This record gives sequence, structure tokens and C-alpha cells, in this order.
Amino acid sequence: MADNHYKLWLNYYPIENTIIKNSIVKHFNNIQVLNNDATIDIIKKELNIASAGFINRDVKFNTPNSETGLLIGTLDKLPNNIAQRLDGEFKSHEGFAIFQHNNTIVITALSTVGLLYGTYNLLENIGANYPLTGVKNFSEPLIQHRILNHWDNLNGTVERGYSGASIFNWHTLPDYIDQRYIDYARANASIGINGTVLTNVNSNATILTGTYLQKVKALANVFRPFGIKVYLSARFSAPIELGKLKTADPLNADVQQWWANKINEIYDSIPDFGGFVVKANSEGQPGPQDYNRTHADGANMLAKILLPKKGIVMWRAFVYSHEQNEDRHKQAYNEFTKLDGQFLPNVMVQVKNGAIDFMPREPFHPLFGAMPKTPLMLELQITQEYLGQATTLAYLAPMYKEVLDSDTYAEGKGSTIGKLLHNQKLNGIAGVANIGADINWTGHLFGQSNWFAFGKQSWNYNASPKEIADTWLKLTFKASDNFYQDISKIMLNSREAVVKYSNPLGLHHLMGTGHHYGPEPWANYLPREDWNPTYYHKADSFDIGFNRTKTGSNALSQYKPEVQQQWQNEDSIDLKYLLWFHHVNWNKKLNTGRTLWNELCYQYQSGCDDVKNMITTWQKYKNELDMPTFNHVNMLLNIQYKEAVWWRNSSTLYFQTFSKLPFPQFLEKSDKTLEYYQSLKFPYAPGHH
Ligand code: BDP
Repeated sequence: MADNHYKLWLNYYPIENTIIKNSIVKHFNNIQVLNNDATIDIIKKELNIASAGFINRDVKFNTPNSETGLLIGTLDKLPNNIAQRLDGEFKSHEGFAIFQHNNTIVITALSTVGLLYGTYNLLENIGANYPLTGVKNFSEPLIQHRILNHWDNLNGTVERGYSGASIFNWHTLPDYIDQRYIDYARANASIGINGTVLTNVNSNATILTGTYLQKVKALANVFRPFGIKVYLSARFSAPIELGKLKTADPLNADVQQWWANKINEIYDSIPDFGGFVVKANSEGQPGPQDYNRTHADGANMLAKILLPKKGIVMWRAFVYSHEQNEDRHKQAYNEFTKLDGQFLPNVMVQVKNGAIDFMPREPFHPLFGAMPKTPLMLELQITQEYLGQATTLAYLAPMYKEVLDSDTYAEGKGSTIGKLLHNQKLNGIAGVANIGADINWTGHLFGQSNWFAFGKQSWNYNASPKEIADTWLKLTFKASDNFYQDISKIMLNSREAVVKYSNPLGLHHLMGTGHHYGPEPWANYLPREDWNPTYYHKADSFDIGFNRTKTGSNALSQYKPEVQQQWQNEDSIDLKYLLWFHHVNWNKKLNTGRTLWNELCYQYQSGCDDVKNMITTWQKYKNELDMPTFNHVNMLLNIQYKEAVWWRNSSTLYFQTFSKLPFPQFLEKSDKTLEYYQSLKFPYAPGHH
């Protein structure tokens, strides 16, 4: 049967294993639910949908004279003898426990949202074919705020979105509640996402008008029972644009009053409104520095009003200074570390994983571990702005894990970013969404796995990318074990393949300017020097790479000494960061046995070979999949291969104009010239804004 994959990972495919099937029949035959609210209604509905899919039957609640198969209730409602087992265990109202008591499976939590998470967890395990006997699971989120950031505009476009228009239809809201909103909330709740910023960080003040707030309220009402709060991006100059004030100076009394009134108005409609994300004084956005105030002044002005309402401010650290001769890597750190300790307790400074901008690979952002008195929020990108967008299969869980496991040494060895976040009193992880109105939500079917992984990893930063991939595959495709194993391998290697054929050895920001899609390492025509690829690779006839050590920009000094030690020496640095920190001679012999030039060529080639292997592997399963699904991925992989070759050929030809060295034997030669590639005027240019 053709599958359009609208259902994401919530397929609830029929269970074929008879033992598992019988046990589900038994447990679903008498379900007792001890609470009652809108979230419980969702739980019941979900159980019905799942049961229809898994065993083609309705679930039965409160069947008389029959043993309870599934007992769902908050801890305070459970019979004492069962509740005792968990006394004092829960630290979070979102955590859940699933266990067997005699013949009954029990799902419990402190809140009904916890029960919802528990229910989804049980259904996921059934979907992934894990047996129910002896089920035991206790899970609590390690991070409080697990938030999607939509870069969605009010006109329906999505900045850096590659999967169709925005799912939020501001035109028909609040009267029209699209089924999509409900399905979106289901999907998010099923993976533990508990917040959503509806609007682009490049914000439009219109969202804060009364008319639009009614639309936001309608969405908040849909999302609330799923445990999802809504947030908005706040345009700093809104008091001028909407309030007709002459200034947006955060220390001005009228400005403060305007925001206080506005925030009251929001909470009147949405009593559990989450708060604001703010992009200020960055890429032309207005902000407190327009009035000679600091980021802390700006953030605190909003935070002070939000504090009694339990709202938060997520103040972005993605800024660059006007000092263009300062390495861009250093700018956010320089701006923000001096403000440590000045932010109100309900402010998080939202920091991208790396110091430049969501490159396929970056060393971790030096702000992590450098602001001990300020809660930081990690910002990851789910949409593949710099990773081939929606034509590329790049499973990002390994990248997220690499970031979360990065050791900052802030409090000695083992101060990983995941742990640092967890230890903050207030913490969160944001993911820039890859969701759009395409029927399968994410354009590339495998984009769904990144949304899924983001939820799982922001709940538990220790979660294994492999396990997440394996589960996602089983929930997404009905196929053989061989398929799951092979495709899981493809997924786990896929992001590395993109790194190799586009930004190998620590090179970065080599993409076409504007569209951020294909290669344009030669571009040097943008008004800000640090927007140009040539600024980043610094290739010349002797060397290539950005010297960020003491003898260069010394961005390295922003890291703790132990980290500096790992990266300061071009002989011992992990090759994946080599050209991020060092300007290295083309002929330097690396520990791979190859010279830098040959290694560079090798990486480009190896990335292309990986994509070829992905195609071969995918094609092995042609007969196991429905045709549209097979073709969708097959065609995209073939596009990806062309792109990989485009990156390889144009980059190696271009860098050869500096190295003047011959291509090694193993490099597949280009049948086109560098001039040809340079003359391409962004032939694909998707998502160009
Ligand atoms: C860059 C994007 C741009 C965003 C900006 C941001 O190209 O569209 O507005 O990040 O995060 O990566 O603010």
C-alpha cells in the first residue's frame, strides 16, 4: 500500500508476532483510567487509534468482571500497595513509570501529561515490537524546556524551510482548526517536546497585535492538553511599530509600560503562555544596543514583567559585532561573557551549538561553560540549512550527541554540555524546526528522523543515536530486520558523509551565499568580509585553514586550558577540527599517512563514495517497500549524489588553483572545468530568501 508518511512515526502498524499480539489484546481488553481531564481524553483517543492499527480492534475501558490489563493513573490515584513502589521517585511532573503489577501493566506519573508521555512510550515499544511481559521503564526528562523554534513568517513562508509552506495558517485562524495542528501536537507530545515558538526569530511585530494574539490563543488551546506551551518571538522595536512610541529603549518607562500592558494582554488570553525568544542586534534586528543598552538590559526588561507570570525569555547569543576585523568565532563570547551574572533568573541565553552558524561540523561554542552564573539554552538546527536541505539524507542525532557530549572542562573533566545544561536550575534545548506543509511534513522522509531524534535527545541527552534510529525505522517502515540493520548503518554514517564531501577537515562556511545550498568556496563579494567563504578557508599557495591559535585570531583562548591543549597543536588535533583552528601547509604529512592536499581530496572522494553506497543499499530493498516510498528516497539519493559530486569537483578544482598539486589517483576526475562551476548561478537555489 502506498504510504504518504503523513502519520510520521505514529503508524501503529499491525502486529504480526502472535505472542505479542495476544498479549496486547489481553491488556487492551480492560483499561482502567483513574483520572479525568483533557489530556486523559487524548490518552484514550490515542489508545483507540493504536489499538485499531496494532490489533484491528477497539480498546475497552472498565470491562466488568474482567482483570485490568492496563491501569493508567497519577500516583495519588493509584491503590496504595501499587503506589508505594514509587514513593519519592519522581523529580519531575513530566516523568513516568511503566511496570507490571501481577497481570496488569501500570502507567503512572505525577501529572496527566506524564501519563500521556508514558502512554506514548508504551505504544512506541509495542510499535517497535518489544514484548510487553516484564515491561519496566522509569523515565524523566533531563532538560525542562524542549522547544521547537519555527522560523515561520506570518505570510506563510518559512525561513530556511524546505518542506513547503508554514503549517500555521494565520489567515484562517482562529476560526479554522486544521487537523494538522492536532497531529503536530500529537507528534511532538509523543517524543516529549513541550514547547513551540510559533514565529521566526526575525520577527514581525504584527504577531503581538490583538487580532493575532487571538489566533495564537486558538493554537495554545489545541496544544495545551498535549503538554505543549506556546512561545512567540518578540520584535524589540514593537513599542515603536505597534505602540507608536518614539523609542524602544528598555530603560524608558513608557516602553516598559507598553510591554507590561502587552504581556498582560497575552496572559489574559493564554494563562500558561511560555514567553519570548528574542533575536536582538543581530543581522539588522533591532535591540537594546540601538540605545546604548546591553543585552542584559534588554532581556531583563522583558523578564521582569514575565517573572511573576512564570514566563521565560530566551535571549539569543547569535550576534556579531560591528568590529569586522575580529574573528567572527569570537564575537558572541566577547559580547556575552562580560554580562554573566547580570540576567534575571528567568532568562536563558540561547546559544547555537557552534560559534559560526550551524555548519555541518563545528567545535562546540566557547560560551558553554563560560557563563557560570547564567543559564544557557542550547540551540540546535533540525532544518538542514547547511546540510543539503531537503534533498539530503543526513541523520543528525550523531551531530547532536557530539555537541551534547563535548567536554567544556568548565568544572573539571566530564563537564559535558549535556551535563552543564542539566545542572542549571533553568534549562532548555531549542531546535529550529524542519516542519512544513508538505504531506510528509519534512520534505525528505528521513527529515522526520531528525525531528524524532531532537525530541528524544532533548529529553535525554544520553540517548543513543543508534537506538533512536533503530526505533524510528521500525516505527516508520514495515520491513525486514535486514532493512532495519542496513538502513540504520546508512543513517548513522550519513551526516559524516555530508561533512566529508562538503566541509572536510574542519573547513566551514564554503557554501553559496544566500541560499546556503551548494558549493561556492570562491565567493568573496559580500559586503561583510566575514560572510564570504574566502574569509574562512584562507587558502593561499602555501597553506589552507583559519589560524585560530595564539599566532592567529586566538579564538582558541576562549576555551578552557584542557580544551586548548587538545586543539592547539596541528600535529595532535583531531583531524575533524584541523582547518578550523590551523592554517596548514598543503604538503604537511598527516597521521593518515597522506599529505594535507591528498587527504583533502580523499575526504571529498570518500564522502561521494558513501553516498553511492547509500544508493546501492537502498536499492537492495526495492521489493520490500511501497513504490512511492522507495522512489522518493531513491530519487533524492540520486540528487544527493549529484550534489556530492558537484561539491567534490568544484572544491577540489578550486583549491587546486592554490595548492598547484596534482590530483591523487583515487580522485574521480571532473569532466567539467572550474570555470563551468563558477558560472553556475545557483541552479537549484531552493529556499533562497
Ligand atoms: C542563519 C540563517 C538566517 C537566520 C540566522 C539566525 O541563515 O536565516 O536568521 O541564522 O539564526 O543561519 O538568526
